[in-house]
Amino acid sequence: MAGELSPIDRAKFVAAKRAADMVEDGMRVGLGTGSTAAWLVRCLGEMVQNDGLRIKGVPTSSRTAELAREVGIEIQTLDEAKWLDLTIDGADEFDRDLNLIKGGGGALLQEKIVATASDRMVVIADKAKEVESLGAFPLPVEVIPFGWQTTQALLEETLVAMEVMGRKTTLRMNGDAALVTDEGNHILDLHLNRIGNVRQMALVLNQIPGVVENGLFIDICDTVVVGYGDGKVEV
Ligand code: ABF
Repeated sequence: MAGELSPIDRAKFVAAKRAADMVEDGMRVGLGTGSTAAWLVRCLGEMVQNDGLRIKGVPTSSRTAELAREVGIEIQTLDEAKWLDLTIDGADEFDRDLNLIKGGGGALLQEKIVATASDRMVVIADKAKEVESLGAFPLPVEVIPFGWQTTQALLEETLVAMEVMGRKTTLRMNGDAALVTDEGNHILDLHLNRIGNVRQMALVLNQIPGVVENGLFIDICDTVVVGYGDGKVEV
């Protein structure tokens, strides 16, 4: 599967492979979204096809559901699974406290629900995702379509009140065609540069009317498996 890979793809693959080895027979597994998580799904698909691994996967996006079916992983809804043994997902940033920014792909809502409804959450990431402080990656915030521009204005006001906007923070939708999630919501990108208090930010954002969820995953991740371009893996 992993023939001649670029360093970045090799980093993602080796992290995904190591995490796939954590999956045991009979597990209910949350399957993440994004390119690193796609490697995980492919690895698990091989284990199902070649080693007879028996798992049930709960995908965190329609894209992941499609790939899981393609590689022969039996999938179920979160309601059917009720609770998961393990969720494995990517991230856009992770810090030393294993807090994350996720949701660059627009799947943060399902990802956060699935990760929270799991005994254990493992993140798979290339080394470049590791940061001193979260925030350089634009923080995705999911908002309902109704009055999203008003919600955006309320977000700006709140961030100014938190003296965050002062640092040339800009809010914008994903280009012109606003990113629409599986739930039909929009994603706003908050360019915060550096988030001082991630716990406070995560709580404040979700208090704003119209905000469904944000991409700060605080105290959810248990382990980060880091892949390197030379094939090294750190857990
Ligand atoms: C998903 O994949 C998102 O939460 C996150 O933004 C993205 C990371 O993508 P990639 O693995 O392609 O860098 O987990």
